[in-house]
Amino acid sequence: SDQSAFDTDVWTLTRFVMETGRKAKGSTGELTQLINSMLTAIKAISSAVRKAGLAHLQGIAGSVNVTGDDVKKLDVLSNDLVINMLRSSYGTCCMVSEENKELIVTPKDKRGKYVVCFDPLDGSSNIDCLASIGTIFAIYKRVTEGEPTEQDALQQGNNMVCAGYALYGSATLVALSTGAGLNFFMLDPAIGEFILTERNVTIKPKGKIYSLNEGYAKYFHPSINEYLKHKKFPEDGSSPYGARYVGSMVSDIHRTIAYGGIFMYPANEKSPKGKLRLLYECNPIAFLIEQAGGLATTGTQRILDVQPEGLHQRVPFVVGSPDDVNEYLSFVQKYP
Ligand code: AMP
Ligand code: P6P
Repeated sequence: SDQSAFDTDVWTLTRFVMETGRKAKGSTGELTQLINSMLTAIKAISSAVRKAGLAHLQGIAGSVNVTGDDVKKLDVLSNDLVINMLRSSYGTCCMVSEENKELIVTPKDKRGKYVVCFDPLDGSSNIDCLASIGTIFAIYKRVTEGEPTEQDALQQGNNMVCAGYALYGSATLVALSTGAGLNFFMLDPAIGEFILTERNVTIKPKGKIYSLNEGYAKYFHPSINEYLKHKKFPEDGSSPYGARYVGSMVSDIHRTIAYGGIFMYPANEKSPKGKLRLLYECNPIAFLIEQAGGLATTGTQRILDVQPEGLHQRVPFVVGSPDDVNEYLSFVQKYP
C-alpha cells in the first residue's frame, strides 16, 4: 500500500481555482463554479475513457459529426457530459462544441455571463487503438445583451478569460490558465481530485523535436518542406531534430510544452486552411502555449489575433518553442 504520508493540506485544482477566484477583485464566484463544473465533466470523461474497452463504448455510434467523422459512442457521451455539467453551473449563456453544428444556447433560467467553446474528446479517431485523447476548452465573457448569438462565440482569442486541456494518457492531467501562468494538475483517482503538480510551466526557448503529419508532404507549401529539410539535414552542422507525431493533438501539444520543439498542422493543397478548428482547438492551445512563453501562429498571423468568422472554421496551426516557431516563420519569409 502507499506508505507516503497522507497530505492533509493538499492543493487540489478545486481549491486552486477558489483561491485565484477570491483574489480576483469583485468576483462573484461564477467563473470558479463554471471551471469546477468543467472539471467534473472531465473526471467523468476520464472514468468513461478508462472503461471504454470494457464497457464496449467504442465502435461507431452510427452517425457522423459536422466534420464528417464517424461519431464514436465516447464522443457522444463526452459531449453530453460537458454540455450538462456546464449548463447546470448557471455560468454559461451559450456554448460551441465540435460535435454540434449550431450554437448551443443555454435555457434562460440557467444562463450566466460566460461562453465556452470546447472539443469534448479530441483525437477520438484514436480511441480504438488506445492512443491518448483529450478535452480542450476556452472560456470568454459574453459580448451581447439579451438572446445569446454567434457573436458571443466569434471573439478573438485575445479575449479569452480561461483555457485548459485534459489529457487522458498514462495518467489524467489538466493544464489550466486564467491568464496568470500555466499550471499542471494530475488526477488522483483515490480522492477524485486533480492535484497541483507543476506551477508556472514554461516551454524551452528551443527544442529538438518537430511534430507533424508528413504524409501530406506531397501537398505542403514549399516553405514547409524546406523547413523540414533544414530540420533533417541541418547545413550548420547542428544535430537533426527528432520526429514525434501521435496524431492526437492534446498528446502532441503536451509533449511539445513538456520537452520543447514545434507542432505543426499547416495548410496543404487538399485542406487550404489546415484541419484544426480555431474556436475550440487552436485558440485555447494558443492561449496556453503563450502563457508558457511559447508562440502560436497561422504562419502569417498570431492565432489569438485571428477574427473568427465561423463556429467551425479551420486555421493553419504552428505552435511551440519561440525560437523554433520563429525559425519556421523565417522559412515562410524565404519561400513565399
Ligand atoms: P465572476 O464574478 O466569478 O464571473 O468573475 C469576474 C472576473 O474575475 C472573471 O471574468 C475573471 O477575470 C476573474 N476571476 C473570477 N474567478 C476567477 C478565478 N477562479 N481565477 C482567475 N480569475 C477569476
Ligand atoms: P491527421 C484528431 O482527429 C485531430 O483532430 C487532432 O487531434 C490531430 O492533431 C489531428 O486531427 C490529426 O490529423 O490528418 O494528421 O490524421
